[in-house]
Amino acid sequence: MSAVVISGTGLYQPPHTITNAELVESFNAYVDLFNAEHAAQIEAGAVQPLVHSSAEFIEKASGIKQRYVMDKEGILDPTRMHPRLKERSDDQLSMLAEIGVEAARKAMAAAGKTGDDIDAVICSCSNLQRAYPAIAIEIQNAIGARGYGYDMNVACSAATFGLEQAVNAVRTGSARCVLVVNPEITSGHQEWKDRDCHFIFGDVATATVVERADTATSTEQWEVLGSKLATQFSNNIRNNFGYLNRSEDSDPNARDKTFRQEGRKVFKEVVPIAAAHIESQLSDVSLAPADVRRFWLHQANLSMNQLIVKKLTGGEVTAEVAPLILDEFANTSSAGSIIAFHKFRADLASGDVGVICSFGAGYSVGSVVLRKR
Ligand code: CO8
Repeated sequence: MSAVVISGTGLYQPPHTITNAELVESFNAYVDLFNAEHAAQIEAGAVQPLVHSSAEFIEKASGIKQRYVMDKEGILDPTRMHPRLKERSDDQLSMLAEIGVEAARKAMAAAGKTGDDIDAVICSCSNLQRAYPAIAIEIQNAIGARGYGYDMNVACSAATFGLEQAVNAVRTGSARCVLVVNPEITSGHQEWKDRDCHFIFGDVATATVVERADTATSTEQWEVLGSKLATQFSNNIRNNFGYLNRSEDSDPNARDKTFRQEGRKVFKEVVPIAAAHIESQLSDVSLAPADVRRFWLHQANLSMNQLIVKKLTGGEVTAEVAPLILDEFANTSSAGSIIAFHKFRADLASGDVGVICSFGAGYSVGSVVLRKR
């Protein structure tokens, strides 16, 4: 059986940046408007006043300094507080497919592949733009790929779960070369009006080419030594938006129809789960944490990542061991660990081992152990 390699990655970066200072300025303007509009109810004790956000808190609590978004004006408009996106006709490429295609083309160029070489497309992300047809099939059509495509969603772990499906497809022979695409327009489901989480997410798309080692021609290749997935049900990160909302006669703008979380609980519960998962996955491939040169971790919180790596290695956690991209990109859900892998691997040498690991809603955790060829 041929070894399986990652032979290229690609990154699409949206055109607009929002710094913490810009975000907080518009959020605080929204708070002032809300409190003025509800002054009488607040005075009567019927409505709780909203409280200002703080750029210092955001950076200290999360490590995030800015985020990229598909639309800036709608998000920062204190009378709107969500992106303003133009509806497209059925014969135009959908926005999710479009950013996926941008990332896919770069990954394919890095891997030295054309559409004709790709025989499966997996679109794996947190939020799918529509029910059907699958975004993956739209991407497959746009890049001129053959074979088949399908969508999947495991929230922040969607990329690693998608990678395992790609690796298995190549190992079993149902495909020779698979493109995994992670388009994340998180700004659509971010709750920009909630002080506890308005700073968390950013938009981006990543793509990864997975193929048989004996067909790979790119100068840089990463052999997949193993992958491991785990899930454990939790309501601590949840979004009730869905196709049954209409039949339930529920309010489409209710708070539970956008992202919400118990951030503290997630932090405490997921750190030990992720550390134990990585350790057991490494042991499955006869390696120990000390053998790992780099951990490309999910990018939700700087302290969370430092704690996970400290639990594993016991040593100092530097950017050399666990690179950070969330300061620039914020939490981009499934794409975060792939952005870290995309941007911080060129310095590793042949034989070096690294781990991509994601964790998030579900709970879900996925890890992929790689060795540079
Ligand atoms: N400005 C100022 N103060 C604030 C703010 C703010 N914006 N927000 C909260 N505070 C205050 C609180 O009121 C609280 O005050 P007090 O102590 O007086 O009660 C104090 O700051 C501390 O608040 P927290 O305890 O909430 O703050 P934390 O230190 O826990 O930090 C974090 C909050 C940053 C959210 C942190 O808990 C965290 O990062 N947790 C991990 C979260 C995580 O990993 N989540 C993964 C989710 S992502 C995922 O799985 C993908 C889902 C699908 C994506 C969908 C796209 C939208």
